[in-house]
Amino acid sequence: MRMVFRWFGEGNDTVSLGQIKQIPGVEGIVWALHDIPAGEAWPMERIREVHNQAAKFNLHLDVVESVNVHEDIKLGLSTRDQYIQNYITTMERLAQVGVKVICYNFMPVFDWTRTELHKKMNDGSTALFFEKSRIDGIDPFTFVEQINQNSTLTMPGWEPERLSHLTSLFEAYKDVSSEDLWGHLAYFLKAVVPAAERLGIQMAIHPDDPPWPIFGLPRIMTSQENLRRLLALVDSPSNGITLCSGSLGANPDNDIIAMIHEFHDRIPFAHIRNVRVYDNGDFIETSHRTQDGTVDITGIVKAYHDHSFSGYARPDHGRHLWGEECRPGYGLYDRALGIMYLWGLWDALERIQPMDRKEGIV
Ligand code: CS2
Ligand code: MN
Repeated sequence: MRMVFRWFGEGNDTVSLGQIKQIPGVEGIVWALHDIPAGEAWPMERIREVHNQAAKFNLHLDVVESVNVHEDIKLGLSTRDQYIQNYITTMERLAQVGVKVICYNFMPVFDWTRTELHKKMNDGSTALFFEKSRIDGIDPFTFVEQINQNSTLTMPGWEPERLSHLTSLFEAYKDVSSEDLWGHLAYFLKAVVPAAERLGIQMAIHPDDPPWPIFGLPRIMTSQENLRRLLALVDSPSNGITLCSGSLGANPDNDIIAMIHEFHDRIPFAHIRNVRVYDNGDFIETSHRTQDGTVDITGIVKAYHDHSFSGYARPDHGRHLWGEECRPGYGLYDRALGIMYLWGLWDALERIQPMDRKEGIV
């Protein structure tokens, strides 16, 4: 397990590279050029700039999250080819600084979705929260209306001035079924995976968060069965998964340990975090500790260890602790605590059964 830490870039993150460097066992950053719009090729000089910044701290750049997929590709429009070409150009440039894994997602319109970014927990910390009834069954136009009426509904990344754009996007997705979306994903992968193979890169799709359709938009990266279908779209080691236990874990039917056993050699990147799911379907992002949520983090780490997992891992999100002001879910403290928990589990497992002395899977 190779530990990495997400960093949003100089001037775009409250956490510094110097701080990241001091978290035990962190060897690289998970990065992106967040200001480059989806569909544009990333400029080489900007890529080099991040490379030089990280090199000063001896942190590598092996994992990028995300190179975002342009909406026209997800919609399957005829304009998609130019955006796919730009995607491949970005991949070629990333390979030049040694990038090995590209995490991306294929969620229409929205990335991760929460209804509250600072839900107060009993211990005084705050965390990302999803109130299911607030989102379920809302049609997209009522949803836009609700935001316009200035309700407390929060959509990360969708400021009011962008909402008109949102309305036209919903319009465009009206006739796109989940089967259509599968077709568009296959088209994208058939174009980029050969390039990834040539460049020594693994594409690693992030599951949908939450893992079910929202606002009438299709979502397909949601379950073990669908991840199996994804891998079969292009049967290549360069077509892989970012296995995010927090995203998939929001649906208690998802057996993440079973997914690790089935897909381990196609998981170049693990996001390991906990959530507590309530009976009504709401969920909150808790501490990483197994007892604190509904996801069996101990079992997950053991499953990775069983398979001598040598891919990259990050603690994904954390709570906001000790008054820290930070990007929602991306503070220093709780993610660092999470890493120490993951290392603790890993090291104990390694002491009990060292990877190099393993005979078969336990
Ligand atoms: C999120 C996402 O759950 C997560 O990891 O922070 O924003 C994630 O980075 C993207 O969906 C990956 O493309
Ligand atoms: Mn994740």
